[in-house]
Amino acid sequence: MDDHLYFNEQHLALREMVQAFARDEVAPIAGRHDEDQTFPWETVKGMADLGLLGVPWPEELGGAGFDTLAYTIAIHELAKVCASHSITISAHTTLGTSPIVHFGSQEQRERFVPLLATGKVIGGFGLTEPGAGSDAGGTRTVAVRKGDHYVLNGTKRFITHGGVGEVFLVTAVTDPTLGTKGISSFILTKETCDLEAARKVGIGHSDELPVMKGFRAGKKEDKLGWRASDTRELIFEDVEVPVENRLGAEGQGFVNFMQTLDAGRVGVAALSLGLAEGALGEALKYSIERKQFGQSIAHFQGVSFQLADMATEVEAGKHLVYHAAWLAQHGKPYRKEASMAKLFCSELAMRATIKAVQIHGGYGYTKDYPVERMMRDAKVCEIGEGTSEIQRIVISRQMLRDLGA
Ligand code: COS
Repeated sequence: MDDHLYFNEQHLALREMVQAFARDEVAPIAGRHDEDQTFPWETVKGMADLGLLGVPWPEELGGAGFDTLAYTIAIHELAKVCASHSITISAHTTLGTSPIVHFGSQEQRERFVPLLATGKVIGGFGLTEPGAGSDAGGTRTVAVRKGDHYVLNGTKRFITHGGVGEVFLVTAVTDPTLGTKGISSFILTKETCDLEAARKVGIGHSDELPVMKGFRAGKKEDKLGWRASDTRELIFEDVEVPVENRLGAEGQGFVNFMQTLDAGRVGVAALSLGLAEGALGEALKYSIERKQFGQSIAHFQGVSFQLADMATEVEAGKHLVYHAAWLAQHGKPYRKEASMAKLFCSELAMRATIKAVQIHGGYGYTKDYPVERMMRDAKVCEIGEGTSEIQRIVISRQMLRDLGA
């Protein structure tokens, strides 16, 4: 893709900065955090210092003042080296901050966004429940209004930043007779599980936020991939949430979260694209270095055709991702395009990383090369923020809607 099709000089400068950070700071530690399944506080602090935890938000709200395309570039570039770092900025920014920016009151924006955008605290989004995954409208968490507050009870599952985060946007049923129109969303606050680490690096905790009684993180998931990203349950036991922490009007929670997921899907698409491109880069490098039968394996057609297919698909993925991001940035409808980009790139990430492991042969099956981690990291891209099956539902429904059918 020609860089100037979507990017200006500012985008290209940001890309260079993120590439350097990913190469110098993230690449050396990615394998260790994957192995230990630990949140990389030091490099998350590095990302916060570079403004990467608030790329698209205005400077007056503590953000870096860039745009959606710049933010997409940051996700894409980080994922070439480490998907966990990439999902950290995506989950924190789109899922954990954007609902407040887009649907919050001025007071909520001023209170929470500067803390989130600067990385002072980490944010997350609680939609999925043990019994409500693809059927997001099947939410069982309830919020009962009692005077000036709501009382929340329920459990959320597979929540990125569930442990390390302090600010969460969660859905709960406020009127069970209204289906998805009876779902509202709320801003909840708790203390990070990693207080010591957060204090040590100087991000991830704020004394300004109340610790809501009865709100806590549950079991940490032991995952196949994205192992340096923190995924846990969130548990609500009679949590008293002030009315002023409701996000938007009662009953708006489902639609607001669906809109947030449209943007999130562009992010996961960019992450997936980064994984595929990173795997292609590794495979290309290895296939030139690796000699068998007296020559680089890159010269064997069985390998070179695989590289050609990967490169072609990566190129197609770039157009889908940056086109969807461009539509979002220009306020145009992009729900279908977001799902197309997410569907194509997540399945591409899986195909490309499997090919990269194959090209590395026996070495690809060890932790000596990053392609093994990349292959594990790719799988969840076909599942998180809407499975491939859900993306096909969203795309086909929108096609019918476009035809007025
Ligand atoms: N933007 C705005 N509004 C939306 C929307 C979107 N992207 N998607 C749905 N809505 C609206 C619909 O227009 C409908 O409103 P009306 O009744 O006024 O027309 C309402 O929300 C309910 O929508 P729908 O009937 O399509 O809901 P369904 O229960 O059929 O669910 C799917 C739709 C399956 C698409 C949705 O549940 C979904 O995306 N599931 C996957 C969830 C997911 O991605 N989870 C991963 C979370 S990881 S962070």
